[in-house]
Amino acid sequence: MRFLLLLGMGLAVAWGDERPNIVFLLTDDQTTYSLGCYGNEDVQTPHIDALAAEGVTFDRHYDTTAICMASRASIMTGMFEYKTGCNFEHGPLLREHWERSYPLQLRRAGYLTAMAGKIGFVVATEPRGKGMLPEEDFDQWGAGPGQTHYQTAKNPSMKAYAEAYPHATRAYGAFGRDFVARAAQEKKPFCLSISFKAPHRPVEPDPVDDAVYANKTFTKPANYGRDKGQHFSQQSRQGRQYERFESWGYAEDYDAVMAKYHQQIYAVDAAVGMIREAVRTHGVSENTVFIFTSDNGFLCGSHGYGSKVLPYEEASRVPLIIVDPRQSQHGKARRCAALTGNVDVAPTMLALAGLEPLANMDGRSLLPLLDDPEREHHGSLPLINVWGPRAVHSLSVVTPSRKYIFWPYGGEGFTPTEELYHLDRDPLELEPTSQSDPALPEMRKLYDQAVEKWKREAVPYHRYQEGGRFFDRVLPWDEKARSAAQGS
Ligand SMILES: [Ca+2]
Repeated sequence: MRFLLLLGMGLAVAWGDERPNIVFLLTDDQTTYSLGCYGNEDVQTPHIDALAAEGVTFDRHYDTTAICMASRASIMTGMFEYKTGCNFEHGPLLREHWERSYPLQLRRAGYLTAMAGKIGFVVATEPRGKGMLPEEDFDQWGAGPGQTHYQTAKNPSMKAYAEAYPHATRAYGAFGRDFVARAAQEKKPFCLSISFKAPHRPVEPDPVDDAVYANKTFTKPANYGRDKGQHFSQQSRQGRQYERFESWGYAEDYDAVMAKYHQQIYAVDAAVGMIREAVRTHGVSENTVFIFTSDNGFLCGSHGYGSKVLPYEEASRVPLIIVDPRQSQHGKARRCAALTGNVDVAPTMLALAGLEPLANMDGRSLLPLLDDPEREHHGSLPLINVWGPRAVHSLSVVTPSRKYIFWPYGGEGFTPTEELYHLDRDPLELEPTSQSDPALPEMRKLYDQAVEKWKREAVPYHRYQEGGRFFDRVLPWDEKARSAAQGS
């Protein structure tokens, strides 16, 4: 029996590699409520909606850190931020972690790999080392440093596309299209990762789409406006997210701001269509998995905030759609309510390639949910922010039904604050926390466990050890302030 099985596997390899191709599409700063398939009737996203119609759409998917650099490192390595040690104001990703990321694991396993767009971090050999873009670690490279540019011609690795596609978003679609053609020719399984710059600011949508949302009125979400955020913590108002409600036009110019935001996403949708078309043209649609998600959400005026970073739903929860034509639920437009996170992407990639998850990964493969979207996944996930002013640093735990947020900052007249939301009955986070809520003790316990894990597993550099003390719910603020001042 074993002999026959081995013989069968040998023949499978001889006749062609059966492992699926993977197209991983990551947008930048895209909130869940920006897609037709997530209930927005004001927008046009036909190609992304088509993904949702075929695959599984996740309704409780979170970026465990809601800011570009840290989230991207978590996505590629499957680890929480305090284990990647990577974020703005902290430092680059270390080579030892990058070596265990999904792009490198898949390439070693024989996949043809490509990366285009805003990779979002650099890789260094030591904590204080100079980070470098990992261009040599991919078979095809169309990515660039920092934020990259919307003008295709300004991105050196994408110059070949500048004439036909002067705006970067569709240029990434063309890059994907051409890479699919190359992989089909080489007859190797491929992993294409595209990190769109859109809809991240600056507000520079492709002018070919100017007519799509011209003079359109957009329905405001039911939690829009400053009066819907009075119950949020004082700490949450200290960073730039609070003033951006006004400075970015959500207060005064909502329709015009949203028209530009959705115009950026419209071009992403067109690029998704270009790549899907290439997959069909080259006859690999039956064996190509699509994963679509975003590095963080975006507060477009909800509760009177703009931008990301905060643990609230619009900033932390993001779209996730997976299409795997081989799975039993394919074509059934299934929804999945399980709690999932960005750290699940890398183990999912490994599982698709037939590889075991790595022990350092905090996430788990999402593949079982594709065949059975009713199953549970995580019991809880942390939501981390250690970027920006210390007052805005927070750690939260989200569960299948609730979210608990702790704001430790107690300096300058602030009091450490807790927030609790019952997301199952209050998904827009409109009901203020009650100190007598019977769920509080259990949520505090889960939070304390998250802090203990942080203390045990945080990297010993880039100031992640501090987080273990800062987020401790029991340690008095004076003591935290003293130890921070001493640099201990
Ligand atoms: Ca982002």
